[in-house]
Amino acid sequence: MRFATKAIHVGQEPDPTTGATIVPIYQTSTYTQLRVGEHKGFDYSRTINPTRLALERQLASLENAEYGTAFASGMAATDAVLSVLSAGDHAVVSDDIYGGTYRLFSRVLQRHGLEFTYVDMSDLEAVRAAVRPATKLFWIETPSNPLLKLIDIRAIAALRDAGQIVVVDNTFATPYFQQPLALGAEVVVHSTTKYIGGHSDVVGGVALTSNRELYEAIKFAQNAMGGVPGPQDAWLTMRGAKTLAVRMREHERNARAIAEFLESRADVVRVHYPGLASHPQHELAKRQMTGFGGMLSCVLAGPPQRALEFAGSLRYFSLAESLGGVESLISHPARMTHGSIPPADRERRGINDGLLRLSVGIEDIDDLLEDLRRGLDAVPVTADSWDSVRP
Ligand code: P1T
Repeated sequence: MRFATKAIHVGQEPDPTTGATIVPIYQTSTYTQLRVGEHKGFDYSRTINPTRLALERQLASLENAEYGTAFASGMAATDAVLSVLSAGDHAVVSDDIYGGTYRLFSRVLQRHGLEFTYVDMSDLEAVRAAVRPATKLFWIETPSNPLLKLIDIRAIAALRDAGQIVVVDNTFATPYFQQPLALGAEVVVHSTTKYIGGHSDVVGGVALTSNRELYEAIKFAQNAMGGVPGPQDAWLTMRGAKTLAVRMREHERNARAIAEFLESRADVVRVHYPGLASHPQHELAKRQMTGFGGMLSCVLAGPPQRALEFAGSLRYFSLAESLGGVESLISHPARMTHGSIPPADRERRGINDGLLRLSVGIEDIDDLLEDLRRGLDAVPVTADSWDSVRP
């Protein structure tokens, strides 16, 4: 079965009790047992719920994974995956990651005895140098949030030892454009809040693997820690995921056109989009991904204030956190999604105050281009401010 068919059929057989074509929202916390311990495989909804199970099967099939475990948010999924480590264990983490992931690692899990080293994982020597005897996990976000940097998943998988696992946050690429398990990763994590849900109406997360032992550990965490999605949210996510293939094709088509438009403007200093020939890892993107996705970031010429004014002036790009919905969004990472990273660290990683991130939606491309053109023209770069932000 192929991708678009799996999205619509796997986990979504007609309901066994009623024949309902669409998986019902099993809005129940518990299940009546015939006798103690004698039931139909369902006992309590933190542990198992038929709607959530359907979502887990659907998403596992899309990543070509054996097992899926759904969570109440991307962060809950990340936390559950990290729970396979113990105090004293060490993880090597890519240096450009979602600010909330950095916050969880540096302000919660580090207090619990885990250790993290952040490195530019496009530099394999730096990755090797960061490995210690206690290293158990590599955490990769590719393309990264917000700079769209790429990491060679196959190369990282090739340099790790037995007993070390590679985890890929595949939120930006989605399984439609990138299949990390086939490239050697053990676990894939998603914030399903983004492209998988696809409509900015539900928060969720998922962890996917074909490794039975890891699945059991993550499943144990799901039940023991309890960060599960309710059946209504699982259902919304499943409905969104049915159209992932068609949406991703449109997101990408629009993002490419916008990246090219922004690159052509003299008043835009830099555009980060893996689909541009100017992207330093464009060749890796072509090898590792089957498409370049719908996310891009850019730095406008002029002072940061120009970027802020531009971001607030657009008609179709809502100034908002999050990404991956059908509607276009724009954000200012330094003050919004990555505000939890200390300013010095942010600057070192290239997240400067002039950086804007665009989640390109699937509106008509001409409307989006007109909006951006109008917005840029409305904040012309003055001669004295032109050189003030040349990163
Ligand atoms: O928001 P939540 O569903 O908990 O997912 C966290 C998360 C994990 N991984 C990546 C790559 C993410 O981008 C996110 C969430 N990101 C945003 C809210 C954002 O605007 O970047």
